[in-house]
Amino acid sequence: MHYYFFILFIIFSAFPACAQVPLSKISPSLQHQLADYPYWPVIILGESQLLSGGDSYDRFCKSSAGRKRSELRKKLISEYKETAEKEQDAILKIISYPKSAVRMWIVNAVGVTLKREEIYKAAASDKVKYIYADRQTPAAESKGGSVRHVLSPPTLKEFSLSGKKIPWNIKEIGADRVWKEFRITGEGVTVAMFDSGADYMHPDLQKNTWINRDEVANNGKDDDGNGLADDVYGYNFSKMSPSVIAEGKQQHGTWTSGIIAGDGSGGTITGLAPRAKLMHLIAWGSYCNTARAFEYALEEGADIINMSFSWPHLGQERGLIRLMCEQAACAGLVLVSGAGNFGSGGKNPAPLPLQLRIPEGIPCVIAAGGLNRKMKVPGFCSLGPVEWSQVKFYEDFPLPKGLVKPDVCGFPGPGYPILSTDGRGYVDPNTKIAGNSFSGPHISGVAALMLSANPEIPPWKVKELIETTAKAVEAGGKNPRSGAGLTDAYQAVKKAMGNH
Ligand SMILES: [Ca+2]
Ligand SMILES: [Ca+2]
Ligand SMILES: [Ca+2]
Repeated sequence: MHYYFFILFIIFSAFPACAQVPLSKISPSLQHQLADYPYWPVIILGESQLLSGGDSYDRFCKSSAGRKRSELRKKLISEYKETAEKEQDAILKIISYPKSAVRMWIVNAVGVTLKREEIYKAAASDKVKYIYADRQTPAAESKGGSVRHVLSPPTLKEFSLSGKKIPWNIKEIGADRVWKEFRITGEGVTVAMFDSGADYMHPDLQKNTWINRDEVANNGKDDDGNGLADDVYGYNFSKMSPSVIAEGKQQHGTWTSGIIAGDGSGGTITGLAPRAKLMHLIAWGSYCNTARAFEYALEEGADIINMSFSWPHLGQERGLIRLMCEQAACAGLVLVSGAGNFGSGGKNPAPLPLQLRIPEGIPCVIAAGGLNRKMKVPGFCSLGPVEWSQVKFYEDFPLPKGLVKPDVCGFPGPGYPILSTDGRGYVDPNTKIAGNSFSGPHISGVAALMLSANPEIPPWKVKELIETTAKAVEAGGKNPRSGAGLTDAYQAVKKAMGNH
């Protein structure tokens, strides 16, 4: 008798919950980590979401035709928060309310580092849709302070081209024609830079740096009540610090910023939308940070988010970022990314269909491919297509056709001036710095001009108009090399103005 119970005990303790562990709700990359580690940072996706994968984004866009971007923003932020509020208590209860849990609302999800057994327990709940592996545990609370360079709100003179140089890339895209003929320069539009931070003390960026007007710098308090102390120009979510200035040689975000909004104070107008504002968000590491960056951009009024980066090999986690991007787009955020530099003729070649990654491979994100001055695609540029047929909740765009990307082209450089890294002047001529990190900002600049002309057009319409007004550089329509062709600021803004 005793022997019999002992055997049973052995069996049940060796496989305590195997029958109950719904592995189908745990991403393969998380399962892989859990085989080696007793705990791991995870994103627990709640059952209720605005979008349910598949074609639900497209259906949302169709059913929202004619709605104003500002209305969608207001309505969806409150809906997202309500869903998160309602469902996350139940999720947190299952895992015993860990203090370090990060509640998100851009997707209804909780980010937390959990033990294997707790992950299994959460996966068994009908409140939980899926559990993804995160990349790291997000940083803890901010204490504020540490903004070393504080700007005063600028006084802007009337925009003038007198005595200013205009580089060839700006002219080729027709941005200067938009400034001259329509008198549209990006005013009223804020572009969130998901990047390395920027040298906003550069004379060409000082006046167009977004300022969180209801926040006081360096007093250690969260004056505007958005949960972050002293976030005057954006936020560094990677370090949970309000300091977003880029220093030393790491000036990637200064270059991308300059292409969007460098205002020519130092003599050369490097930006397509010189009167747009730039909000700086540093949000590497945890996917909780990606969510926080989108939430910040939406709540603080950014219109566009420029994402000049590329994440390879995310596995099922691609679906998580796609949901974040789609739900951010529904709430009126235009998403732009460079196509990446993984073409077969470059230094880091990747096979097809893996050259465009995340976020640029996501359907609602405008992926900017690259053209040189001779209108040819340089060998380093990532080419499409992109496939989604293996990604849970989507399972679309099967090969061979896949999803045709890039969507449109900008200029990856080199050859046009960019802001210098010593805080003064320009790298002009720039003979070295190139990559689709710089094609993306050309498209963000065009989008900023369009939204300055007509602020209420929704993101999917902005994407459509950018593509339909682009100048084809290859025959046969949109293709996986150059997309719809070179972006045309003049035609895009003209179409945007007619679109009420
Ligand atoms: Ca604020
Ligand atoms: Ca604040
Ligand atoms: Ca403060």
